[in-house]
Amino acid sequence: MKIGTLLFFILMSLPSMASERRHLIIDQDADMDDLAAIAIAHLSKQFQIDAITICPADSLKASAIQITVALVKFLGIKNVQIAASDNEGPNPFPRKWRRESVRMAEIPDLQLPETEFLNFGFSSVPAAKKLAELLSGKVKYEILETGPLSNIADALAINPLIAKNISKIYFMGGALHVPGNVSLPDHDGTAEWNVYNNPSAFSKVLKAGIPLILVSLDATNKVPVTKNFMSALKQQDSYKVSHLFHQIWSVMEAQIGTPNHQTTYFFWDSLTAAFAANSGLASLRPVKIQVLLKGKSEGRTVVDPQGLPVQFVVEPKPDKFQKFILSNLKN
Ligand code: AGV
Ligand code: CA
Repeated sequence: MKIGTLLFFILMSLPSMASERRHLIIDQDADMDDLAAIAIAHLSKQFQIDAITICPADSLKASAIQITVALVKFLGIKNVQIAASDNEGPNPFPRKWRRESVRMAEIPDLQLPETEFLNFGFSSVPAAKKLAELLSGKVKYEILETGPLSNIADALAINPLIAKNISKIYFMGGALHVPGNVSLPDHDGTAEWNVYNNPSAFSKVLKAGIPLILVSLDATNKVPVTKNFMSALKQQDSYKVSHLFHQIWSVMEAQIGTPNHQTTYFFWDSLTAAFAANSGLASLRPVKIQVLLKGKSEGRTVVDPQGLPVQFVVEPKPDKFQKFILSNLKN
């Protein structure tokens, strides 16, 4: 084949390759793991990321916006709208964790002057309003949710009809057959933080009938961030994305390889993004659940035959998952 003909076919196939990407909205709360989830979703090449919305839950708002917009610039994600909310949730995350976003904002590659935010898609329209606008059009979206469901619930309150334009939500949250990760004096420890932060938001999304895929602690407990992983990442430090994420995960270095699961850092959001991109990394199982809205088990996700149907991720393949993210970060 002549080189001209070959070039013609390659160029002709480009738009169709791009349009085969699944439309995705990422709603996240700018913890280390959320940033990794954004990178994995983008680098997997499975998605057209149309919007990234920010909830200042496991982060502080100003830093959350800065590091999200800077990451979008760093990764070269094009045509994405970015918006933030003020919804910290009724049960705020520990200050110590929220301040990790401030430490990430000190990483040179995650710095960007505010005057440049607009150039990379940031809008001052509140996140819920932005979501309601986007989801009122003709396009159906999948949502990757790596924080509490506050922004989605607030968008549903603006316009309940948007539910039909959400084809599914991959949600990192809940603990079904394992203990939770909330460790507080008045709590029995059965809840996971993303649900506990705003239990009624989760309940509203569940009741809206949107197909939910839960990546709960049942699955994420199998994928701690290990010292082995960190050294494998260090080995590929000549790739700029690997170099950046080694710095990002180093912010919580003290939580790597600790014996107590309430203080260990896991690939919670990373697994959720990776599974959304590659369904071969785990399996799904149907289950009916309800969420407890008050008392000492507030935010607990309980298996209940009278509850609402969701699917939850089981049997993740840790080795395959680790290879998947390491190869995506080689960029
Ligand atoms: O419960 C998991 C969620 C994920 O979305 N977050 C962290 C991930 O972003 C809360 C959380 C649990 N343990 C933590 C958390 C820890 N040790 N540090 C920071 N955040
Ligand atoms: Ca998160």
